[in-house]
Amino acid sequence: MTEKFTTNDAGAPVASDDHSLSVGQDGPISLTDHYLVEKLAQFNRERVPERVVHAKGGGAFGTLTVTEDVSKYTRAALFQPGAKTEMLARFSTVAGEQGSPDTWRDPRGFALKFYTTEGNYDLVGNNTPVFFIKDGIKFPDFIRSQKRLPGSHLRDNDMQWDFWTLRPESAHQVTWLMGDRGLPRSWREMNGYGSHTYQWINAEGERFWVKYHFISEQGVHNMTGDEAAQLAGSDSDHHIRDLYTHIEEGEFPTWTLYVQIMPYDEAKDYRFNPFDLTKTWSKDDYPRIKVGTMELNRNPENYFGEIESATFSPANFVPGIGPSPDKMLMARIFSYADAHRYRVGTNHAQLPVNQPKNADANGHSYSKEGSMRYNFASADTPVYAPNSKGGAHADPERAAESGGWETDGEMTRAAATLHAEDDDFGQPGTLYREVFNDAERQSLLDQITGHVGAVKSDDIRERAIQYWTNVDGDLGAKLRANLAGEAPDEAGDPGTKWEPTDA
Ligand code: HDE
Repeated sequence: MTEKFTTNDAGAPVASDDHSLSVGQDGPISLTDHYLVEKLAQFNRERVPERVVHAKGGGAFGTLTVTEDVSKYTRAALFQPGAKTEMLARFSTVAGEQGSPDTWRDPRGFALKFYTTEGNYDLVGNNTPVFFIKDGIKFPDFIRSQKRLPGSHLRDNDMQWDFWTLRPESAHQVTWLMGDRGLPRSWREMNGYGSHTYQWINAEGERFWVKYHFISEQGVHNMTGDEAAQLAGSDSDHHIRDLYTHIEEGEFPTWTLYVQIMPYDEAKDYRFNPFDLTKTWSKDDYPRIKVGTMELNRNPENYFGEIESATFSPANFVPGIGPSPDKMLMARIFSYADAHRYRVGTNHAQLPVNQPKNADANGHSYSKEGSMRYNFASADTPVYAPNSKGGAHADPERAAESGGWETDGEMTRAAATLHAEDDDFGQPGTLYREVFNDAERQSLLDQITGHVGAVKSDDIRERAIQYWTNVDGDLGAKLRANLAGEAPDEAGDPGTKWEPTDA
């Protein structure tokens, strides 16, 4: 093996990695020791700000292979029959900081970046098909209620339930969160969802509404609160370790991609507002259609360079895929690139992990300069458009490929129109009564008994009992009995009344 000599950041060989330059062996260190200065200064600047949400995570590279023909719904290259597209996935918890345990109860981020032949397509979802709120203006408030009190810096059940009970549209997602899916056994054993409704546009310009479902071929397996709490102490990186070692051992996790397709015109009369992120579309109304398989088969070479520095954005659409009038999605379209410019840097898209892989990568963008921009077009490339110098120009023909919808009305600040069956508790009630089995219903009751049981304010606790009573009367009655210490025979033992907030 050829001998390697240490160099400084300017590439010059260094004489020692062990001894600073000093006057005599025992004298003062000399400020001319620019290698010492470089090492310490670089060390002080090794961290980039963690993600304000989804700070703790891990991921891997892989391939999306389309095995079916869904070309009648979309012209997007990555979804054409037989298409194989390299990709990156990052999984994460939401509220915990970078050093927090992988096994805290939380939704899990399910962020995908597809390096398609038409540019990067990012699908930044969660392991649950819905979310807590309907309008992005509430997002900072919601997240702050899940994080830490300003004074004690502690997480607080009163704060969480105060927000959730005052924003009852949260009930669907909170039922998922407090249920077994809030504690996935591993990232390999959970489903992923695009959550929002998006738009697909086919080669003829016809538009369809679409929801994405990535169904784990490893099955969906969860852990108990006790297992999660134990692992939070014994192995806070349990999920990172599980994914990394399975891929290292050649056990590549796979997910089958399905979509639900809603014909464009059916949106306006569907029984639920199809753009309301707190709602799912019934699979009876819109059955899942198989598209292909996602396989994760390559670990990152470097965590910082490929996972910590990865920037996913719901704004990264490709021809044949577009947004929908989902207010949450539209807020995210601004927020992510803004977060990336702040957290990683102005030219985050130039980092290898974020760079598009198609031939035109950055070659025909009119973005230029800015901090750390390192690649540039040739000197004879115009830096403005229009120009008469043969520079790149937009293609009006492609306008139809990014989708859209008709709209009009007076500017206003108001909730979206409710459809026939839109309410805050119907779908969570259905989830509890028809999707959960008996064991899942029991573990939900146990979990909310413990979590609500830790609420100090009587007023908030009463609101929380009412919140769950609205989801399901029997569930609410059992919760009330548990909290009053009259554990009914079928509910959990009062001894499980309380779990640490972060369990
Ligand atoms: Fe995020 N979200 N989010 N989010 N989100 C971020 O982007 C935001 C929402 C999700 O592995 C941030 O780079 C707003 C829903 C994932 O790098 C930030 C709103 C869903 C990840 C941000 C939402 C998500 C993020 C933090 C309300 C599921 C990690 C740092 C409109 C459908 C991606 C960053 C990764 C990360 C904003 C709500 C999923 C702050 C404004 C809904 C998986 O930009």
